[in-house]
Parts: sequence; structure tokens; C-alpha cells
Amino acid sequence: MEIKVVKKVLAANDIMAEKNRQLFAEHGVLAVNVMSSPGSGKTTLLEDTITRLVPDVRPAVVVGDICTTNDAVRLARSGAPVVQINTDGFGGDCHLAAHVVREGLAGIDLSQTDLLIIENVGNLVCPAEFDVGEDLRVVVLSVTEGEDKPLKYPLMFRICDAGILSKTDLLPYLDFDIELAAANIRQINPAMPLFRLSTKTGEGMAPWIEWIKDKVREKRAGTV
Ligand SMILES: Nc1nc2c(ncn2[C@@H]2O[C@H](COP(=O)(O)OP(=O)(O)OP(=O)(O)O)[C@@H](O)[C@H]2O)c(=O)[nH]1
Ligand SMILES: [Mg+2]
Repeated sequence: MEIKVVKKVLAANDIMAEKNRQLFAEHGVLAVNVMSSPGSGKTTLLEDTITRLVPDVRPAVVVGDICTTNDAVRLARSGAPVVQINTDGFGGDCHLAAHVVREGLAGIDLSQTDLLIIENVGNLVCPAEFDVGEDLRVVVLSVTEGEDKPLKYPLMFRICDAGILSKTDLLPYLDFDIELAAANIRQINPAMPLFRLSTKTGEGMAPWIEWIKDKVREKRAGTV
């Protein structure tokens, strides 16, 4: 009985995700869902990414957290339109569901947007299970989290289209084996492009920015 209820929830989510996907397609907007554990550096990466993309690309952000508008305040400094979603009001969900993203979209003019970034709630498990209608999924793993996380939380790494190994400036101070982490990710998802970067030093940011710009171009051309 309980399984039926869960299936029903996921089926309802999939229907709304498809509606979101259609909306993004109508506007030629590339939607990217950025996911990770809490604190791996999503917002910091997005602040830097937006600054580097403007004015070639017009980004907007829907950001999910259980509580606070901290991330929206940080992201809004870039000048991009930002909508904060707090899941605290409806049970403190540990992920963004498709209908929740849809509500957030009411605050964004998609006709003036090329790239919609969805910063999901910090969690390496639940967000992987909810399609929100995105074109691409990106997982961020920081070098302070341990090389084994892709093996322990494989679904997230399996469903993503790109991976980011963040905070590489900290490597000299840690025992983290970045080659082992990359190999573990490849074990789960052999074809996934991997970007190693630090927002603190800017090292490794350029290939990531080029990748995103290429995807925006592909979306405009209708090939994503
Ligand atoms: N050394 C270093 N610290 C970083 C880097 N990127 C982010 N941080 C720090 O990591 C901490 C968490 O960064 P956030 O960007 O807030 O992480 P987040 O993934 O958005 O966190 P949640 O939204 O709460 O899940 C902050 O103190 C950042 O300054 C980096 O490249 N190097
Ligand atoms: Mg954040």
C-alpha cells in the first residue's frame, strides 16, 4: 500500500517535470540542476559562474534550501534574477520537486533567460530521485568529503551529466586522493565529463564555463 503511494507521488512529479521541460523548450532555456551535499560549494561556484557568463549568457537561478534566504542574497549580487524556495513551509523537504520549481518559475521571465540554474537543496540522496524538468544535471563533490562518496551514493553520480570536484585549492592540506575520487566517479559513470576547480583561486574554471556555454548554444540550436 505504502509503495503505491510513493509511486503515485513520483508519477505526479514526472508529469509536472515534463510540463517544466516543455516550458523550457518553448523559451529555448537550458535548465541545469546543480546538486551536492550541503556545503560542497554550489552557491560559491554559481556566483562565480554567473559573473563569468554575463553578458554572453543571461542566467537566472531558482535556489532551494530548507530555511533562510542566504543563498539568494549571495546570488542576487551578481545581478541575475533569483528566486529562493524554502521547503520548511511544506515539511522541510530535502529536495526540490517539479511543482515547487514550477512555482519558483513564476518569479522569472523566461523570455529574458538563456540559462536557468536550479541550485537544489544540499543533499546527496533525495534530489537525485526527483526530475524537475531539467536538461542537464551537475553534481559537485568537494575535496573535503572523501573519495568514496561516489561509491556510497551512486545514484547521484549515475544520473548526472557532469561532475565537479571542487575546492581543489585545499588539496595540499588534505589526504584526499583526487585521482581515486575521479576513478570512483568513472566507475559509476564512465562517460561523465569531470571538472576539477577552485573558486578561490579560479583554477579550472575556464573549461567548466566553456562546457556550459557550449550547452547553452546547443540548446538554442535545439540539440540538447
Ligand atoms: N577553500 C575553498 N572554499 C570554498 C570553495 N568554494 C566554496 N568554498 C567554501 O565552502 C563553504 C560552503 O560554500 P557554499 O557555496 O555555501 O556551499 P553550498 O554547496 O552552496 O552549500 P548549501 O547550499 O548549504 O548546500 C563556504 O565557506 C565557501 O566559502 C573553494 O573553491 N575553495
Ligand atoms: Mg548553497
